[in-house]
Amino acid sequence: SVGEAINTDIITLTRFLTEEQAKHKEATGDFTLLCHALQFAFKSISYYIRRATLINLTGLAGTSNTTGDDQKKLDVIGDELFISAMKSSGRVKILVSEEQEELIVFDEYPNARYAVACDPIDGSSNLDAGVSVGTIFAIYKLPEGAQGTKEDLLKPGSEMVASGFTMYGASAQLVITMKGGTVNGFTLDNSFGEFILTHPNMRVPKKRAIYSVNEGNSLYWEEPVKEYVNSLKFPGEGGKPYSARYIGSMVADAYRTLLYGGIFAYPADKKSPKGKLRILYECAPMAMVFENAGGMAVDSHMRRMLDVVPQHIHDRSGIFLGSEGEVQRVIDVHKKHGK
Ligand code: P6P
Repeated sequence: SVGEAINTDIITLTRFLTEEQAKHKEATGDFTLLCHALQFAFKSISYYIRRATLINLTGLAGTSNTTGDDQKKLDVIGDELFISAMKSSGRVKILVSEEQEELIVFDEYPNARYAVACDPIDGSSNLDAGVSVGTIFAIYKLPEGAQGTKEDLLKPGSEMVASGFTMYGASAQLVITMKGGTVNGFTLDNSFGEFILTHPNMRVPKKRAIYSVNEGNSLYWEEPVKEYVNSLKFPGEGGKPYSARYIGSMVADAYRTLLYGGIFAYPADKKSPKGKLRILYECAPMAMVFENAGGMAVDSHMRRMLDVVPQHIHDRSGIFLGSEGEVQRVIDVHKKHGK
């Protein structure tokens, strides 16, 4: 019958959030409204990225951000869109963006209870090449009576109430998880302008022979990292080498690792002693997604990533992220080296 032909059990992000809120009797609806502002930002950024090549938004904006990277026009637009979406939600008190050196404080909303950290367009150096980029976000709830200072964000990632990312690939893929919850993937249906639940309860495979690291940094790697990567490439008698997959856009590499399994690594090394990726809006949010999907994430000292506390809002860290069995191999090699 027609009913069977048409899948009417379509769960939109809006419905999902409403059902999630209903599970928490004490919920005020503030978090739900914050998430609606987030999805608005993702839809808008997705729109501009798809139009970028058409209306020539690619290329340099002629300005540079705090880290000195050449800012692409889309970086600027993505950042402005995200900031205005968070501000107009009326639920965000403070915001950290990779594109902004200083903490952003929304004084207009003294009762706002949330702090957000984000990388509006992560991987933007790949934009002109049409490589998938993404927005990564982390959400903390302000403690009672907190005024909203950067100290409210200099916390272990384990205190996040939610985190996730949106990858702008063939379609916009949103992956979101709440503290202690499951990981759910949504696909933006452009005809309805709705995020549809396409990957409920995502689980990262326990093992997978795929490694994702920039081997161009091998010269700078510490010994344990060199030994670990070589053990994947030269497995010895009868062993089968791992496949190498590296896109150079964290959201794309992380999404593949979440779906297929394997390991993504950006180790701290002699060139970047503190690592390259940022704790607040790259490492910690990704770590919560992977832990909630049954995976693991550690830093270059083999500490649980979600226990690491940044000293400054743009602090960096080394990271090993992915299947439990693959991250455990990294830990075992480091243990052998007394690390
Ligand atoms: P590299 C992109 O610039 C980024 O911040 C992440 O998205 C990505 O994983 C990493 O840097 C790539 O760095 O040094 O391999 O180009």
